[in-house]
Amino acid sequence: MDIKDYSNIFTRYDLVTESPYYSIRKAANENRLIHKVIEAVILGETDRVPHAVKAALAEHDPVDIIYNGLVAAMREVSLLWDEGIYYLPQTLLASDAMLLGLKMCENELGHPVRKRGLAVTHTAEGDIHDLGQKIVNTLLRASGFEVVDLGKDVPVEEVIKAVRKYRPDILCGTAHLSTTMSAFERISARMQEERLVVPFVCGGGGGVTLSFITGFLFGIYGKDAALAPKIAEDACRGMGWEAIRRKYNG
Ligand code: B12
Repeated sequence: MDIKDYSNIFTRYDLVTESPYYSIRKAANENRLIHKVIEAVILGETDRVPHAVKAALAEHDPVDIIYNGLVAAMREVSLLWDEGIYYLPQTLLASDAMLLGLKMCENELGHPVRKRGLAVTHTAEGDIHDLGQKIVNTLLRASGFEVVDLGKDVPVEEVIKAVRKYRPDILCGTAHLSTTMSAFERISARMQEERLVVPFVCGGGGGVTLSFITGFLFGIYGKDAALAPKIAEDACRGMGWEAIRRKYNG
């Protein structure tokens, strides 16, 4: 058979016909610049991200781009993964694209010179899902908190060492795997042994739920990264972990 029209040979039919991306492409027309960010992240096109984010930053608030662009795009990537359309390589590319955009937004937000308090953040032992943690870092820094970022896959004892060393106003944790979230419970138990009393704000996916997190001492469930600066603020004003839990987790 002779092919007469080559114009569609590079079309990603998986993305334009049978994936959630098809629907967000139709839905996101109202905001062209943010949509370009969403598109670049979903497609994992790290080379297109700088231009897309720069253009969006000219008209939008960085926090708006983080939530409506970067986080929204990762929500779609999660659906693509869950539906078996994306595998590890595409997801990894999308994650890298998101992190690149986040860095640009963070630079734009700036870091106030006078610090309001200190937070230690980490992604659980055995877990490399650190996108949520990086968003938390960005929002805390933008709100004037100093952040000690312990990184991902952080052993429980490293977390305890950092809490002992920095005496933070809050400790933050992120986990996504059912096999790694138990690290939070172990951290809580070790904090008790060491008499370290710090609000331990945890978020993420899978089994990281309100009932799991409020099942151990110091645990406060953070459904959204935007809660981190609010909780840090309360902790700096002297509110204890139990009062913070009552306020945010009911
Ligand atoms: C991106 C992703 C990856 C990327 C991670 C890149 C990175 N740098 O993080 C890559 C490709 C590397 C990856 C690898 C793997 N992944 Co993965 N991954 C995902 C995916 C698609 C999205 C998760 C994500 O980043 N979401 C976006 C971020 C922004 O959301 P978030 O972290 O939840 O953060 C938000 C809130 O939770 C909250 N938050 C988070 N932390 C905190 C902290 C505080 C203090 C506060 C207040 C709020 C807060 O705020 C954020 C928004 O505002 C999910 C799918 C899904 N349905 O969730 C699977 C998923 C989590 N992965 C999964 C698996 C199995 C794996 C692998 C084991 C696969 C493999 N066979 O190798 C490996 C993990 C290896 C390891 N040891 O960790 C499973 C986990 C199943 C389970 N429950 O155990 C999932 C659910 C996919 C699935 N349906 O099977 N993955």
